Amino acid sequence: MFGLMDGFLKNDPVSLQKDILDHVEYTVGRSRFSFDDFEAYQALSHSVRDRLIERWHDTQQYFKRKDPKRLYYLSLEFLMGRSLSNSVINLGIKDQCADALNQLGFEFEVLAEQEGDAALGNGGLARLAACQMDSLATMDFPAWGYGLRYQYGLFRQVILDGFQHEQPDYWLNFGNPWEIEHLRISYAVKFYGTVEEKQLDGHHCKVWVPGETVEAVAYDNPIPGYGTRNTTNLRLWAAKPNGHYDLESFDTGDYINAVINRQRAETISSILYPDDRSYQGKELRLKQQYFFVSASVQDIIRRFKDSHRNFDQFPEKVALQLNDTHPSLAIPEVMRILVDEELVNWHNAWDIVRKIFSFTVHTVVPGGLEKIPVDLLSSLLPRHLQIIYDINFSFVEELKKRFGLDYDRLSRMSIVEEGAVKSIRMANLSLVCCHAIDGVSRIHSDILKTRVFKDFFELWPQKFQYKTNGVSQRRWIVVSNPGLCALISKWLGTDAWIRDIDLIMGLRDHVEDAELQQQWKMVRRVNKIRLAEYIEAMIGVKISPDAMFDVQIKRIHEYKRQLLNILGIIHRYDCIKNMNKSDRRNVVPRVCIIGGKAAPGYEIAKKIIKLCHAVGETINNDPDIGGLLKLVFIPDYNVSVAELVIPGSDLSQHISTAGHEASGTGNMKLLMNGCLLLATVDGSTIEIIEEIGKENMFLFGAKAHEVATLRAKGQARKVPLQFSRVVRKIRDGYFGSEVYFKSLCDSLEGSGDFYLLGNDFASYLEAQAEADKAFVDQERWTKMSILCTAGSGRFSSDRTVGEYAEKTWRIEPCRCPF
Ligand code: 26Y
Repeated sequence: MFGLMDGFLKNDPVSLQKDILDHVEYTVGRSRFSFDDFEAYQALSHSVRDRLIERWHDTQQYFKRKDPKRLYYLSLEFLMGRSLSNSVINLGIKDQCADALNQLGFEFEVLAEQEGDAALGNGGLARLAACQMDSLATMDFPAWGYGLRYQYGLFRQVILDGFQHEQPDYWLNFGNPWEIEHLRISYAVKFYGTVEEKQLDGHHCKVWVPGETVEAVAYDNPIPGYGTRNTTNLRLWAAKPNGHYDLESFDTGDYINAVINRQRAETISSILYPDDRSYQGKELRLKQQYFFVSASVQDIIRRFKDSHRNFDQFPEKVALQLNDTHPSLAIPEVMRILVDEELVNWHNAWDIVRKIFSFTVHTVVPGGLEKIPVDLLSSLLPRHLQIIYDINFSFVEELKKRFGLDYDRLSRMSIVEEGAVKSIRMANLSLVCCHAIDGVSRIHSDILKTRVFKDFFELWPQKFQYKTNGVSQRRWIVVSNPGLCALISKWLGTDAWIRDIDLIMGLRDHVEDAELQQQWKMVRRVNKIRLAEYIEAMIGVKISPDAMFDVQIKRIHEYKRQLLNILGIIHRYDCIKNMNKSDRRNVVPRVCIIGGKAAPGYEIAKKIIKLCHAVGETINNDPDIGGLLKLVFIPDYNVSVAELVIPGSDLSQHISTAGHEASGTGNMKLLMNGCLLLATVDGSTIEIIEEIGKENMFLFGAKAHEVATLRAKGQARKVPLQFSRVVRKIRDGYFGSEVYFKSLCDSLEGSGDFYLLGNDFASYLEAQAEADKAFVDQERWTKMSILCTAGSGRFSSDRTVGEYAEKTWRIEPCRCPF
């Protein structure tokens, strides 16, 4: 092995340089005297990977020896983004790498840009999983993540003539140095077939005879903690054809077709579903869910059996966290393996299941909950359907004892939904089988308890908890905003806040210091210039860093109300156009930045993207407006674009209709970076208000408890004149495409406007005017910005994960010695 000493790879620049050159030659296969930026990136990544593997092994060995209770985090989506910067920072070798590269004539930042994103997820839920993995490793928790190794990540968004087009993201094309392929760690995953009854060792057993078997192969992605040797694992499964050949199918003579059919197994892990709204009962999606869940559960049970003779201790050693209901087939899968294969009796197996599972809900909309058609389940997973029916039978009996024959209640709570399409309600299955159900913010939890899962809350109030989401300050300050990171450490006199976020509060003591204010402004300005350069390079629009950068970056959804933002911009444009010269001097120049993807089948969201471009086109090319207003859409918003946009933003919008955003995590990332928030009183914003005070943000709009009454009022709701005027402008074709935009306009007027844009418009404009006023006074703005960062400590995923560890998973840190 390269640069090895005392069993450890050395981290000084000279050793790193030697390793990099060796990898150029032996891994990349290029001459060490001639290689380009991408090849240098590959060689550097492999050198970092070697160090990760070393720590990974030590950590796993240590866990094995100590045998602590372990957490397994099951998620169908992980939005990891890039790994290089994060890894070298967490390993503490960034400066040494930069030095080593400098002497070779390369720049670390340039190489870091060579890496593509690992975009194996849609949005908030998936990035949350990534931040929580970072916190788990940093806090030394014995935890592993499990997921799917999609060959195609979330689609690339390409904008043509203002319309979104989706291009496949074949992210593995350029290799992936961050994973370790373990061809020998694999499990058979079964599908279809029948269930037979048999006598086995004197036991009466159900035996599932599958119709198809697919192999799950492990790919391990080391997750390094910061300031610790602990390096945990994200194990992703890839589907491969099973090695056991059914001779009969080859005897038919159609050898070619038989092989091609088997090859289809790989489609299971080929593509991430790009919809984060409504669950469609698609067979492939169900296959993905079961495939990853079954391989993970088999792996977990195998690991447990390595060091335990029976399952008595299983609940003391294993906790399984379900990231939403997507992996909830893990529940019947654990039952199946314990009862059918390990011959544990049903009663004991059920006792185990009830102790080990917990799940987190990420939605507020009952329509967003998954339902699997019974027909589909009975053909794909016949044994699991039986198990679910058996669980439901006991559950309904329990309900009858408790509530009597209240049939309405029974049918609402049953795991099985009768109706036109008989279905399994995955949320109800999870509610019945998990010991804890978490919401992702306080208001979200209240909504779950009083509306979405009211019946279950009445039955089991003790199961309901909430853990307000958090984000990793390592990724969202240290990696993405090195300037601010250095400044925070300088003024706090320590960099300990990177592991102990509460220290960041200490910035409050310096908020009045003119020197800090000056330096704070400088760092932010440098970030704004970097963002301006990116925007010019990407879409050719020149923007001035003197303007207020106002951003809204998130998936496009009606409830997130990007449309409200655009209508506000049209109004602002109108106002400026109607001003005389001297009034224009008082206008605060703004650059409005919107970024986000629309699910490919979400028509209205796609129209919102087109409208944004149409309005931007008009405004940006209007010489009469000059530098006072710009509207730009950043294409292909993803984690690495976020890392660039967030540090360079002055104001950010989190303007969902109150009661609709379960939590929101973008608001936390922007807050940490000293960006002010313009927001509705929704999701985690409510808790942000508690931390930084409403005087340091711009709040507006109806409150969650008013929404139902307002909706009921329908057309009797008051809508301001300015609102009708801007909608009219779109209808009249001022921005072109009036036929295409008609349905958008219709959704805002008449009996429509479900998301209450008209109702909130006046107070939205007032909040925007307040933001303008604050921005004019740059000293005040800078102080508010410092107070945002200082007050962001509660929104670290370290806090979230700490709460889960203590209250839900009951796990303790297990720190591998250096
Ligand atoms: C079942 C399938 C259609 C589906 C796939 C992905 C359904 C939902 C999702 C993703 C949901 C999601 O990302 N929700 C967001 O989770 C964040 C983390 O908890 C929250 O901050 C955010 O409010 C919520 O919308």
